[in-house]
Amino acid sequence: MGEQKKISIVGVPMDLGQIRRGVDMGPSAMRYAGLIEGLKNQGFQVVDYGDITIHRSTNGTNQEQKLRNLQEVIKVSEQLCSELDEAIQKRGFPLVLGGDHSISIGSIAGIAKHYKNLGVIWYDAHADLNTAETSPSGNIHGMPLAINLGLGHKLLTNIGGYSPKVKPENIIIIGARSIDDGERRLIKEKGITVFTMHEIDRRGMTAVMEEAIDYLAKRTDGVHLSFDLDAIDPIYAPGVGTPVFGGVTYRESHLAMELLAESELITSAEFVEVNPILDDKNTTADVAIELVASLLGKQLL
Ligand code: B3U
Ligand code: MN
Ligand code: MN
Repeated sequence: MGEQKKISIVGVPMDLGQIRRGVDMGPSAMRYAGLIEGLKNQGFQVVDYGDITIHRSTNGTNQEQKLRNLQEVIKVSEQLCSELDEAIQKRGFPLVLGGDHSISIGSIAGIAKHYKNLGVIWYDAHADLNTAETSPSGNIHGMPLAINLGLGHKLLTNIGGYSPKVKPENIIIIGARSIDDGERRLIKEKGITVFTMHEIDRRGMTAVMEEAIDYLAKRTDGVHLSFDLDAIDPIYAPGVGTPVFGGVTYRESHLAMELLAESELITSAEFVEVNPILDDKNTTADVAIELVASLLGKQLL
């Protein structure tokens, strides 16, 4: 972050990228947990743009199998894209609060146009590399990384009027342990770097993060962190729609954020999939805001 001191917060109460209710309350849960006050105490100037309005179809949600709620996701993505574009022009560090992970289509669309070579760290139990053809669910929150690569429905890949947003060699996925067949094929075909739980177990979080940081520092001019709370083991972060056991621990995640803070590599971030309805006493939002604090440089001493 260098000497940048202004943080621009945008909430996206989006739940239409999947089927479990409650993830639309994620931005409120993180604000309620004390996000803004905490960042102010850390010395930042915080500008909270509030939440984007989600337009729900009065005809009931479109349960079309392959791309659920496509039109609504497109609308929200375009709106988020322009809000972030503006926030960056005003020189704030964009911090986006989800909402399900489909919001990353709009956030990266707004951010990537400011960089020639944006890097992305995708911290997630899943790869989110499905398309309508490979998705087992039709849920768009399982597709945003593919869309950012320019793969998928044209109306989604063209959000912001350009495509692709990110090059496959500039993406690093961390924490994956639930990967669909089509995603596995795409990872191999495109040569995407994935540090699965196997690498984290085997080499340790420090080695994994150091390699990721080193690699991205050499080849990108900005790095967006897309943090899906389901990367963390559900023991520590139970309030997510698709929990997968055997995840990254609370401590490893803090360490990862601290190493990113030290590297000064991250130029924008989003924290997604916090679902207070499925949570235990807002624990997952509490964890999320602690991780934001670490990412933005909070230290123990
Ligand atoms: N890969 C599955 C499951 C999933 C993806 N992202 C989440 N769950 N959170 C899918 O539906 O695409
Ligand atoms: Mn995800
Ligand atoms: Mn996930």
